[in-house]
Amino acid sequence: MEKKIEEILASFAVKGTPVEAKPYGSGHINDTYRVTTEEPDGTRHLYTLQRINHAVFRKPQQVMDNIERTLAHLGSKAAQYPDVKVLSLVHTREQRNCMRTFSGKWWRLYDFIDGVESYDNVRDPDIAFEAARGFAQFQNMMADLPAPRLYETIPYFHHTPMRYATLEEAAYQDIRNRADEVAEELEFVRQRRHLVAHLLNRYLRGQIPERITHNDTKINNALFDPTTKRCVAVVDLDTVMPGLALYDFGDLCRTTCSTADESEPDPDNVHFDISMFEAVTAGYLDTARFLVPAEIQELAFSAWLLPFMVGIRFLTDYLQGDTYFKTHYPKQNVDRCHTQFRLVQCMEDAREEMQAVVQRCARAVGR
Ligand code: ADP
Ligand code: GN1
Ligand code: MG
Repeated sequence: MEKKIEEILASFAVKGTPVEAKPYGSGHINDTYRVTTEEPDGTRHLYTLQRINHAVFRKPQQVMDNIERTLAHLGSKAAQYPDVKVLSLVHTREQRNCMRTFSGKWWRLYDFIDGVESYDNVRDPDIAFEAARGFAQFQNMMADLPAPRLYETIPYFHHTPMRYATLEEAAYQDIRNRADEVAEELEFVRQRRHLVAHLLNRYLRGQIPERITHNDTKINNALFDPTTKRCVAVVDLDTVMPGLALYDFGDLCRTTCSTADESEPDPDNVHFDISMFEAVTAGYLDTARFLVPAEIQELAFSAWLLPFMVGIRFLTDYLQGDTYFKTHYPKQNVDRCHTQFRLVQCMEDAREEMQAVVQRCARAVGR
């Protein structure tokens, strides 16, 4: 095991001695390791060790304070939700919820949730239904979190007009001389700029309420029981903060309704699977009984908005030199941008069918 990891683990109150630490998962932001420890009698324990990316989360202590409040609140409802596995933080030997190294890196430790599965890409409508149910249940459970308001761990995270402005600024600055190369992609965004403030305007007019939302509902942040195929846990809680329920719904559609991986190099392989959209919508409406009519009205729009916004973010990162999202090859952010924009186009072609799906699913639950 790396000496550095061993030293970090020494700060946490783990059971036994660390024997292995393996990089884990396919998240784009934090560094995640699955850690195994062993007690003298041979009993083994599993943990999830994470370095919090402090270039993305500028105030890691606020992230951890939000997470601690979130977990305590979810934990207080355990009896009501016996199927839900709530993440459990392992504190440091000094009773803190994370630690900072001398070099300024932030680390935290969770119990590893074992015997579950996560998927980067799904094609099974039952899984899509379950994921939507799981994230809706998360929103439901968080709805009565006592004051104060959670910290905004990334300010303006889903503020589409700000994302658009940042893209234009990145294209203007063009520090890596890449703007000419992505001229078509920039044009794609500009043609749709009149839509960037739509949800935000409805929120500002008081038509759509603020809620406590997850804000990163990509499908691999849900964990499933491999036998029952139920969604048993929701992870990646760094962005749990005030937001719109529609952003969570849209982000889940973005990652479940595409027929290809987020980094698929050939956009022709990216299609929008309307049966998956139907499954996500049915699962979400089945559990998110708190939604007001305006939110239901905008479900299809939010499914379009999130791939558009995330595509903008991948494009911006490419222009800025690939510093935000982890990349594994030179133009991965361009490939990612293409999959998102291709999905946007497919959804534009399927707009009326999507609205019909929402109406059908809403009627099925008496809305
Ligand atoms: P990132 O912010 O980089 O996406 P995540 O917190 O999502 O990091 O962790 C990466 C992946 O590791 C997740 O998608 C999930 O599959 C897995 N994971 C995270 N925490 C746990 C845990 N406590 N138990 C089991 N798997 C986990
Ligand atoms: C990041 O951390 P991860 O991989 O679950 C990002 C999301 C993007 C997503 C795109 C904090 O999610 O906002 O939608 O990549 N998380 C953050 O795949 O920026
Ligand atoms: Mg994640």
